[in-house]
Amino acid sequence: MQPPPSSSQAPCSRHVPSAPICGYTGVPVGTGYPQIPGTGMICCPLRVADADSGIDFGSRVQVQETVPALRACECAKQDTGGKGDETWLVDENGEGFCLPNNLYLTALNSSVLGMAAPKPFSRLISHVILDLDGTLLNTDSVVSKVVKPFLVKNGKTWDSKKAHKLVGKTPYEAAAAVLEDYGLPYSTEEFLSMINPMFSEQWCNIKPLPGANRLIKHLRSNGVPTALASNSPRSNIEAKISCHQGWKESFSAIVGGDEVEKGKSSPDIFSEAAKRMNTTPSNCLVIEDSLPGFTAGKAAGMYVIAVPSVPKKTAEFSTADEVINSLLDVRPENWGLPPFNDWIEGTLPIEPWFIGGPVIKGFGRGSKVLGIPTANLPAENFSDVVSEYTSGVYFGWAGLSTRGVYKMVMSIGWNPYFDNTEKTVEPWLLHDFGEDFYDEELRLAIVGYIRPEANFPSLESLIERIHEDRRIAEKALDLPMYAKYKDSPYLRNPLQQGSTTDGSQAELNSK
Ligand code: ADP
Ligand code: RBF
Ligand code: MG
Repeated sequence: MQPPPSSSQAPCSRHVPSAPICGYTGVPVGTGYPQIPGTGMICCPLRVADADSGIDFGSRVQVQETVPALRACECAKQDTGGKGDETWLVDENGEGFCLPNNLYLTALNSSVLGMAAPKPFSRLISHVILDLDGTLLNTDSVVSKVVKPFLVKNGKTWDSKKAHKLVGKTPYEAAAAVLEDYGLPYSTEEFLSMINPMFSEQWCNIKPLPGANRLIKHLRSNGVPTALASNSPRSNIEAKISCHQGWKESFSAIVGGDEVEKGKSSPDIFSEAAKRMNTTPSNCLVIEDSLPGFTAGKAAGMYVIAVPSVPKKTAEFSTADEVINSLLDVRPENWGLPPFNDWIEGTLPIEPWFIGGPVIKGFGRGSKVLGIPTANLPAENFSDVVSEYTSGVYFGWAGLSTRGVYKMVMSIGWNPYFDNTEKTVEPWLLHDFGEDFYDEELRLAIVGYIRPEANFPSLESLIERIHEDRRIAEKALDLPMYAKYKDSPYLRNPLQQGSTTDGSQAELNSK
């Protein structure tokens, strides 16, 4: 890394911190950010605000446009006897700049950063481009709903493992892949003309993925120009987004697969989106779930966050700028964009969901290996609900039919440390029972999110982190916004033993 100031900027050289504020040479602390020695501050991402006016410049303008200007302006200011301290910034190339003392830097040491392991410097993003299917919308569930019965009619059986191949493809490519996989005797055109009407009936049944509404609203309310770029034809995109309030008006550009020469994985769709937003690719951050989409974003010269919709395939995205688990894990501040401010005491409130069923046997590992018993629920019985909810660490309330309602912290997913092949649902009830309760009806109200599932360098560090999750959940559940769900009738009103439910209807009926 270069020394921060160049000699031509000598007037700025007072009070240069002993380590760069925005570098990656510091000591990593809990959140993964380096610490600024002697300040107790955790660095990056940075925001700039005007101390006199209190105006927060947000985090988009400062790095890209304001800071270089400030460098010159500050040096000029020093020449005329500018007052006070300057603060030095060093960017990822080791370039230094300084800020006048009426601008202060706030390190966004948010306790909410959890395990997202952001790259420890902010990027220069001003525009966002979102993919639609699989990124904002859970389109997969509708694909299976439409294609499954069609296959059955044609004497074939739907294989969910083959469905992964369809992710990110244009409708034509996906149709051709289905015909080939199942050996169906139709041309791609014939097949599309038969199933397209069935898809059209389903557009409004496609649910937003966790965090999609929140992200769209956030970008819009912070004035971040955002485009939608999808392999779907423009008319399908319009139909799908019209089912979701506030979506259409949140996009400053929409580009469909039929509006450019080649769909993803060619860069055309993304290049066109940047053009329509009057910006250059290097200003753009793409969020994509599929490999073709990710490849297209990179080929367009953009930054890409991958949110893989096919589980356990993150290796394919090793050259992505960031790989996250769900849109709940987007940290706009990592990219120089305004941060979310809806985290509360290390937790993110979610639209509650309710699931339940008999406690089943797991791997017998929870208590034996970790000293943390988890009362596993049969994930396959409510696979729709669980697949909708991305893996991660959540918390809420747990009702046991004959015992009561308890605080609960849980993991959903593949337990990366153990690399399970099946997704498991594992609530740890925060109560000492002193005995097993297999087969008892367990009801969950899941009210908040803590972090993505992660891998850990040792069993001890995994255990330590789960105990930290427990502390976060226990404390948060006393907040009225979460505490109120303790009284959900669903938790106390079990159906007959052995039945399994996604709870949402039961919850509605009981209100
Ligand atoms: P398994 O792999 O079969 O889930 P665990 O070692 O994870 O086994 O233990 C979980 C079992 O322990 C639960 O199914 C339940 O019967 C019992 N148990 C006892 N106390 C608790 C608790 N506080 N939270 C969850 N399960 C508990
Ligand atoms: N397993 C992981 O591999 N990574 C995790 O980040 C992780 N987080 C968990 C958080 C909580 C609150 C709980 C209860 C469990 C978590 N587990 C995680 C799952 C743990 O590995 C699992 O419960 C045991 O392997 C028993 O099956
Ligand atoms: Mg268990």
